[in-house]
Amino acid sequence: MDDKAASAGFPFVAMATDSFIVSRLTPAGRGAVACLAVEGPGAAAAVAEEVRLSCGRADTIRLDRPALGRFGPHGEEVIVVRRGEEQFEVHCHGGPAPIEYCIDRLAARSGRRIPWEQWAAGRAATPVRAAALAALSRARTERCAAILLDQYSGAFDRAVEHIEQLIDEAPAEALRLCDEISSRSNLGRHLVQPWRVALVGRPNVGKSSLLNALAGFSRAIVHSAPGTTRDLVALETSLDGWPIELCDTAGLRDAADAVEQAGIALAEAAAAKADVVVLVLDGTRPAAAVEEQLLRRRPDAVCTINKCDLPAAEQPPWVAKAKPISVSAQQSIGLDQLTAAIVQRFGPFPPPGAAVPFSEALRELPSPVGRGAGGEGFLSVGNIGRGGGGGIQLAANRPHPNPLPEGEGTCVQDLSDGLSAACFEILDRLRLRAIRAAQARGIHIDGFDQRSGPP
Ligand SMILES: Nc1nc2c(ncn2[C@@H]2O[C@H](COP(=O)(O)OP(=O)(O)OP(=O)(O)O)[C@@H](O)[C@H]2O)c(=O)[nH]1
Ligand SMILES: [Mg+2]
Repeated sequence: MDDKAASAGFPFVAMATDSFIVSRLTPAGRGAVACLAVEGPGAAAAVAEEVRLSCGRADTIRLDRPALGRFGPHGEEVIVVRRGEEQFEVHCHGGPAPIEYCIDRLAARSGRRIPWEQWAAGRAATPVRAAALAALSRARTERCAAILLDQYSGAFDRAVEHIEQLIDEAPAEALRLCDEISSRSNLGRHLVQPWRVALVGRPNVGKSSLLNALAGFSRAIVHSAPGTTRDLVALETSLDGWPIELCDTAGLRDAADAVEQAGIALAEAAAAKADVVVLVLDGTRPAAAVEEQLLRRRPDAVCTINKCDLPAAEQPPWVAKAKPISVSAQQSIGLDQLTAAIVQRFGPFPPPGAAVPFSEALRELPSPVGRGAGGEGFLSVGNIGRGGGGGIQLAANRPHPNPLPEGEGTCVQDLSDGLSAACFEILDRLRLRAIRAAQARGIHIDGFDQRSGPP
């Protein structure tokens, strides 16, 4: 799932004050028990009217004490926990029918049904933290979850505050921090999406064997006949705590067979879009021109020589320059070194508590101050890392990406936009600060008046 799709359907709601919400907190699907949040004005009355408790009325029970009851005319057995004055959890059976039954009946009492992400967003201190919480629920490994948990705990927000302070006092340090955060953009992309790793090479070198060895189970067909793998064979796994989509491909050669040719075209496409390419050579045969060409196209590829359990053939000089890793897929030799080399391509692991831009909107953020033409320490306003050429582009000059609807009442927005809007405001603030700092140093910036600031 890409970033946009991931954040789609994650609405940010300015909580209405005139009605309560009902939200299913347990995940979709069938479970033993489901938990519904019922919160906001009128929640206590609605729960009291729907649930007959064995120990009094829902609007009078003590906080945090589970109470057994029967819900609605069908008498669905539930447990009610009062978490606050107008704040309840209703635990019902976890099948779709009882869940829908309870939600429908509560919502019919002038409640609003909202998705859990929206419920969670309303509880997070900032839009960035709300987005981190939603991303956290999609984290595929503990390592990714730890990084997202840091962002939920405020790592990204704190870094932005720090940069804001530094713009005046130490612009070079502000720039360094911006660069540091930007350098983690790719890593941030792969906290909820796996890294794509493609195994490529000539036929019969042992790509499928290596896929199976790295995965720890037999997924792809291994055979001594060259050209065995035709289609792409992908699986999801984790390497050193990172989520990986590992892809086995057809062996590269001049094939006469049309099906094999199609497989080779797929292999080349997979190599082109992979985050990491593992070029697999056969240690018992000298490497060929097709492999050298592939390495030229992807100089960042991890070069590995398979079948190190067999007597080695002499290799052309370019192989040694590629610092190959010797492995035996069959004997499981060298797999740790190969894993380390793959993971090393993902970039340095951020220290605990470091800011990591985990969504597209956040990747725009560390660009308030750019390196201008004015030399060392010069502050300009532009975008770094996006090839903007240091041109002055002030956010205030652009139309607001997500203007709030006019008028009163409930304001419902997509949180992806809510996050963008929040980022937009932060960016604006940082840029403005950078302009002021530049002006204070007597640097003239076209289009900005010394006193009034940006138009
Ligand atoms: N001795 C030894 N044999 C291996 C090793 N890895 C693979 N082989 C053998 O090499 C042959 C080809 O292995 P595959 O994994 O099917 O090779 P491939 O690169 O996927 O081949 P294609 O699908 O044809 O492109 C099989 O007979 C494997 O048993 C290894 O590390 N050592
Ligand atoms: Mg194969």
